[in-house]
Amino acid sequence: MKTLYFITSNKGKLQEATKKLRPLGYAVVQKDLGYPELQTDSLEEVATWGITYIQDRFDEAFMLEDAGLFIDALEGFPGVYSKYVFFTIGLPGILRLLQEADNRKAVFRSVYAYYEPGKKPIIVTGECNGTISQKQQGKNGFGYDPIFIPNGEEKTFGEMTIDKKNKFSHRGRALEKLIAELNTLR
Ligand code: ITT
Repeated sequence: MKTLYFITSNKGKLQEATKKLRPLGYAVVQKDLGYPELQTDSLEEVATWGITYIQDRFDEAFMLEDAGLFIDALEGFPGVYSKYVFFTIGLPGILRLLQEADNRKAVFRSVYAYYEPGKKPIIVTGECNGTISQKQQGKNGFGYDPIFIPNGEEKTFGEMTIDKKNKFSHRGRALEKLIAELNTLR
């Protein structure tokens, strides 16, 4: 088993990454170091800036992730502000904003950035398209999971097990790409 340090404060992300990567031979270890989030509308820029900040403060190889939910009818809101919006207007606020909307399409995006001292960072992305449900359903997962129904499914992420969500979620897809890249490095 190889150790993979994950710079995150989010237990939900940690659990999903741990379950996804264990069968691929990686033991994920949380490092809750924290890094300032840039004011930008790009997840890639936030993740790349995170790498620059952490590499001066941590001597081992590590990965970090920036993710968000982008809702069509709200021009991509909450996007990079997903965490703040979740803790302010929350899921009821998002459902209220969509009350009159015919278009309930949304996409979850995840960007993983991996850094090994002395090497070029690896940046990978994952997306999951879906729709926003009419009401909250399910208690699993975290954040916006109870209101997001991935395409091809009838249940929200909040009604799925971690393994099921990992199969086609933005995070699951990004992590598969990251491991493929790491395997070609070694
Ligand atoms: P870090 O310490 O890893 O940065 P965070 O919670 O700040 O944790 P992000 O900025 O990447 O993480 O994510 C922003 C928010 O987007 C997150 O707090 C959730 O509310 C939401 N989010 C991201 N991925 C999600 C997922 O898979 N399911 C539900 N909500 C998600």
